[in-house]
Order: sequence, then structure tokens, then C-alpha cells
Amino acid sequence: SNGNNNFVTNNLNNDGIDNALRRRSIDNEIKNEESNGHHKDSDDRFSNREQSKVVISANKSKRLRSWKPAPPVTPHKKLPGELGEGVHVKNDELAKEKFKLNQFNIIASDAIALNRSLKDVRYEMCKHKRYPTKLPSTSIVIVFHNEAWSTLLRTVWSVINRSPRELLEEVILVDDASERDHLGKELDDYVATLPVPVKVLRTPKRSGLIRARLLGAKHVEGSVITFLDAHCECAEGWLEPLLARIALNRKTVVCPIIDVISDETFEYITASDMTWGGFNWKLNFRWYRVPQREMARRKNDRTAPLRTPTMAGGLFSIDKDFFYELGAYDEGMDIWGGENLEMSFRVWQCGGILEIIPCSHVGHVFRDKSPYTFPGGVSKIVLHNAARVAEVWMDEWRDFYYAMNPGAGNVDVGDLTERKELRKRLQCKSFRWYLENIYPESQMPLDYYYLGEIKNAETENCLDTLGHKSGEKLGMNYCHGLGGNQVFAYTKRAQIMSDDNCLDAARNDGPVMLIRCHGMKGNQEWHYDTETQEITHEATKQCLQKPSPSDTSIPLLRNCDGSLGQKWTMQRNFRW
Ligand code: LR7
Ligand code: MN
Repeated sequence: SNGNNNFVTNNLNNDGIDNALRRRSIDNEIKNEESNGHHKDSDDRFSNREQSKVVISANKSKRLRSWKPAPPVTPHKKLPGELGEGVHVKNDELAKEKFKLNQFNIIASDAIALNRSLKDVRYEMCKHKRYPTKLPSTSIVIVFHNEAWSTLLRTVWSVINRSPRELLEEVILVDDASERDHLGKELDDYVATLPVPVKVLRTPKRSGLIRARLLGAKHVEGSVITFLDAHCECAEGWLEPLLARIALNRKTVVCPIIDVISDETFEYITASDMTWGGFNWKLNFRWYRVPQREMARRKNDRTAPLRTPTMAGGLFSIDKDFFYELGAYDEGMDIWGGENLEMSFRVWQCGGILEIIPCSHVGHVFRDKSPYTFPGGVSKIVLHNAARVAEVWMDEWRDFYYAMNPGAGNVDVGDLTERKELRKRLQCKSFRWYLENIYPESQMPLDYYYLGEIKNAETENCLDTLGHKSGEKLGMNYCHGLGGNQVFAYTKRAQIMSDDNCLDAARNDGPVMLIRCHGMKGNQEWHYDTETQEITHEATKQCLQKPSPSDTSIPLLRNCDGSLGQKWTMQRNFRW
């Protein structure tokens, strides 16, 4: 495909490091659920503590002025894991069994001090930046369901030890109906001994991370809310650069660089500062390479704030009043997922700015799977949340979501009136504006002629990615009419796209591949003629043809001969 341009560098090789390491795997969980034919609903293995009302226990007596100074964080030379090093424990049957409880290696985590030291991973330039002496104070809101003790408390200790005291108003822990004994009285007693004010709130019943965060936000006394997942470690100097941006412009929502804490060894691994947040047609959050255009806007300064189209969702700071002005979170979203894109679109479309601040680093334990239950089923919940994002914020581009997610059309989205009114009241801009101005590199084409299946006139089979990835061949299969792998967009840029891949052919009679779309025509330029019904490849002037009888799953590129096997119909026959 086409070399050396912004689109290429933006889209090639990105899955490699960052999406592999900083991964999300909800798709696999949905697939497993489907192949098991059911969802695991309540297989919670933990004894039940009493869950009745919102309980607040706060060591309110310890106000700012009476705080003890932070203990110096010098490496405990004798302890494992200091300076962010990994801990290698025997991977025996017990370790494997215990891994499943949290989907990370709890034995390694438990071996590491709660206040372990980390390397200072910042660029030299960051260490010398000066911030205003008067910055707004922040409350740290951490929600959790069945979180392990050592990861939760290490998160809290990293906040205590690496945040300037005058900037830290309090820590708010929201226990989302956990069923583990250590998260009850033991936690209350422990936080009472901490040298900062800590509130522990408890939801009366499982409410999911979105509504749990809303509960936490209600109790915030600082002027900025900072959300963190319950298995993070804040690195040196993480807080000042975030708050400084908000002080400069209260409509700025800021994220740190999210580094990787290994789920196996708890090694602290610095993530790339060259990736930003995007999303695919399924509305999964994905990391992609920062395009040249944004590097140029930042004058190639890698320590300058990076404007990102979306955020991962778990770690960010926002002015408290702006949080509410902007509509907080969508209360109609359950358990997990969707709220990150929802807030990202809302911030941009309704007059805010979303940034990653490269001088701020926070580590996060990335997991392959969720350790906890999704009452009602993973796919039902995730599709419900995503549909709410699509319906409220994405205008006609919601079609990509419905086309790509077979089954999404059957999911109840719930009542959307309030969220749609919010969008009107705030006079938010359109999704077209967002795509044109904030995210022109998006996988969602701005202008397209067609979205649906592409059927061969002779065999009546359909083009099908067969789930193949970038660099693999295009496939073909009987038409199932369900969308997903048989959905293609034919765009104004003459691409035929499936999610972030484009049909691509490098030579005469060559195979038709799926390659990351580069938007530069070249080997990815196709023309559909509605009269002749031919799909011609511009670079070779050849036609897309049905597969040979010997391998009926591989469509071919051949000289155009007007035969029926080279005629295709573009039909939009899905229900969305
Ligand atoms: O029912 C629940 N109640 C909860 O309180 C389910 C979860 N939670 C808690 C949970 O204990 C954790 O502390 O919510 C927090 C986030 O849940 P995770 O850690 O299972 O989520 P994640 O890290 O896989 O997912 C990312 O996407 C989520 C979408 O809803 C949230 O936005 C998470 O905060 C977010 N995490 C990050 O952004 C960290 C970087 C991940 C990436 C990419
Ligand atoms: Mn997490």
C-alpha cells in the first residue's frame, strides 16, 4: 500500500505494541458468552457482607492542616518490586487459580509494598516545568467492585505519596457492592489511619462503575474531580500538570499517559506518548498513533498537551462545576463500558477540550478479562451502553455501529429523552463537526455512498472479512444478512472499508488484502459502476471477480470481461 504519509503512520502498526499491551478484550468476552450459549450471572465466590444503604465513613477530623508529612518514598531495598520492578513468582497451579479471582497475579501484587517506589519516567523537560503555585485542589474518586486489597491500597498510597498535600483535598472510595470481607470494616479501619482524609461510600446494590462514580462525585469537596481505577499507581509529578491545565481553562478535561502495570509481574512499563485515543465501528476504545498534524500543532514538543479524540475513561481530571454543567454521566448506563466514548464525544461536541498530558504518568493494571460478573450478560450491557452513545451523539454514523454489531438492534437502549435534551440544551455540535475538526483520521468515513453487504451476481455470495485482520486476505461467504464481517462502506475517497481496514491490491491478478486504510487512494482506490455493476481497482484497472471453484472463499482480481462473476450488488438489507 501507499507509503510515507500521515495516514499511514497514523494507522499502521498501532495494534502492535499499544493495543496488545494496553488491551481491552470485551469482544472476546462477548464471544465466549455467545459460544457458551449463556451468560454467567451470579457466580460470585465471595461471602456476603451486609449491603443495605449508602454508608459513609470518613475520617473527617483529619483536615488539611493536621496532616502528617508524606513519608519519604525511598526504595525499600529488601522488598521486591521497588522502583517499579517486576516480581516473578512461581506460576504453579495455585498461582493460576488465584489469578482468576482478579484477572491479575495477586501473589505478585501482595509481595510488593503498598507504598513501593517507582522510577521517575518523565522526560527531563517535564521535571523542569514550573506550574502556578496556586492550583485548584482535587478530590480523588476511586470506584471498585471486589478489588483486591493490595492493588486498591497501593493506588491510595501512590496518591498520598506523590501528590502535593495542598492539592489533595481528599480520597473518596466508592465500594460498588463488593462481596469481599476485607472491603468492609477492615477497609474502614485501615483508611482511618491514613494521613489524608478518606471517605468510604458504599452503594446499596451493584450499580456499575458509572453510577458509582456519580455517587462519588456527589461527595467531592475539592474544586476538581480526579477519577482513578482501583488498580493504579500514580507516578512522580503526576498531579500538578493535570491541575495546571484546568486552572488555565476550566473546560479542559485532562488524562495522564496511562502506563502499564503488568498483570503478571506488576512491573511498571512506560507506555508510548505517541498514541492517542480513537474508536472503531464497534465503538470499542482503541489506541492509535498520533498523526503528524497534531505533532505539528504541538510544534513537535512531546511534552506539550496532546489533543485526543477520545479517552480511555478511567483516569482523568475535570473541573467539578464543568463536570455537572456538561451532564456528568449518563445514569442509564450499567456496569461497564461506553461512558468513556460518551464523555469524549460530549466534551468535544459541547465546547470542551480533551487532552492527554504527557508529563503526567499513572500506571494501570491492564487485564485480559473482567474478573467480576455482568448481571444480565456482558453483551447485553455493553451493547446497551454503546447504543446510548450512538443514539445520542453520533447522528447518522450510528449506522456503522449497528451494522458492525449483529444483535445490537435487538438490545433495549432505554429512555434517551434526558440525554437528547442535554445535547440540545448545551447546543452541542454535530458528529460531522467532530469528525471534520477533531478526528479527521477516524475510521468512520465522513462521506460515503453506501454501507452494507456486497453480493456477487453469479454466486450470490457476499464479501466477508471472515474476521481477518490487517495484512490478511479478503474472504467470501454465503450472505447471512447479519452485518458484522459482511458490512462494507464504499466511500467518497473511493475506498471499500470494513472498520479500520480497506480492500487493498498491490499488483495485477494479486490477492485482495485487508490493509489499514491510509486514505491516500493508491492501492486502495476502487470504483463501483452502478450500470455495469463492476468494481474496478484503479491502480491495475482490473475487476473484482468471484472466487475460483477451487477456493470459493477468496475473491480475485482479474481483467475485466463483463462476466456475471464480475458483477456485484451493493445492498442495504440489515435491520437498523
Ligand atoms: O460494576 C462495576 N463496578 C465498579 O465499581 C464494574 C467495575 N467497577 C470498577 C472496577 O473495580 C474498576 O476500579 O470500575 C473500575 C473500572 O473497571 P475495570 O478496571 O474493570 O475497567 P477497565 O480498566 O477494563 O476499563 C476501562 O474502560 C472502562 C469502560 O467502562 C472504564 O472507563 C475504566 O475506567 C477504564 N479503565 C481505564 O481507562 C484504564 C486504562 C484502560 C484502557 C485502555
Ligand atoms: Mn481498570
